[in-house]
Amino acid sequence: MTLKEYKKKRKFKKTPEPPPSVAKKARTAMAKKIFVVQKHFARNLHYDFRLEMYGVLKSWAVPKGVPEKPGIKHLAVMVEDHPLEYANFSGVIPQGEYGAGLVEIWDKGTYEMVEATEKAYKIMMHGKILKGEYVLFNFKNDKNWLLFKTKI
Ligand SMILES: [Mn+2]
Repeated sequence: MTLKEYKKKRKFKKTPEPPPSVAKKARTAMAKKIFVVQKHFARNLHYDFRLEMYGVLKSWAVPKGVPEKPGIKHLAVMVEDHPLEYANFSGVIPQGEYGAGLVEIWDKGTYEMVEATEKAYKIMMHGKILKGEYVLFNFKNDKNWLLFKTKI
């Protein structure tokens, strides 16, 4: 498909319709969000699962890591929002600092929100390792969530 015809028929200084490039960018921005999973060799090894939402990275610490197969539910503890730039971070947090230890990027990619309620997110993951549909389910307080893969 090409947008040549769409373009040819319109004068974008006169119509409020979006020119193709802008429309394409806006769609991409809406549909694709980034996710990252960082392996964090802190006092207790855990994985940090982060989803771009509302301009920040919503973050969960997952002690047992992100399940790669359906049928396994792992605890994910919600932690503070991180800046988007954090998705590119890997390195060593010095001893004595919060979260001291090595952080490495375990997987990274995009995701789509399939369904969102106050208590659950259903997301489609497009990572190198994580692919397919996952659910984050808030089962206790605001902090305690379960993370699992569905059969889709
Ligand atoms: Mn961490």
